[in-house]
Amino acid sequence: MPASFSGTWDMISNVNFEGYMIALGISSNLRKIALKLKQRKVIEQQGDLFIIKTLSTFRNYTISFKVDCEFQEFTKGLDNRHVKSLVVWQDNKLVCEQLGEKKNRGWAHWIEDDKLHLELYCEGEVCKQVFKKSANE
Ligand code: YOG
Repeated sequence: MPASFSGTWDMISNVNFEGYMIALGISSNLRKIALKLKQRKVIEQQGDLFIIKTLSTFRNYTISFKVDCEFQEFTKGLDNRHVKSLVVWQDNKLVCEQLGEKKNRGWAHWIEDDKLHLELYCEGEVCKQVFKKSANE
């Protein structure tokens, strides 16, 4: 069993978020705002059921899903696209494929050294984010 992802996680690093946003077609004005945000993940995990909230002072984004069950995702307030998403376990990694207009789009989450890791993929760009458990828990 992989470690639980549940908890409140604060961003400590964010590499190539700019490249990922460019691949998504985010405008330069929006990218400028988004780059300054310290994102927070609030994750509720019950077995294979997940709620992942990405929070910031500017916008919030929430998805909920069950591992191995395809779902329709609308990336509201992000790039505003409709994608067909599927999250699976690959060893201890939670891996999501987001099928839609953008090729090779998805993400992977895992826990390593008490930190939450996230890679976001889009059309050959990879953004790498790391989060640490919030001081409030
Ligand atoms: O997370 O897919 O944890 O959904 C990626 C933003 C910025 C808005 C955030 C708001 C992509 C302007 C979600 C940032 C850039 C820029 C806080 C990443 C798009 C628009 C919401 C993601 C998964 C895995 C769960």
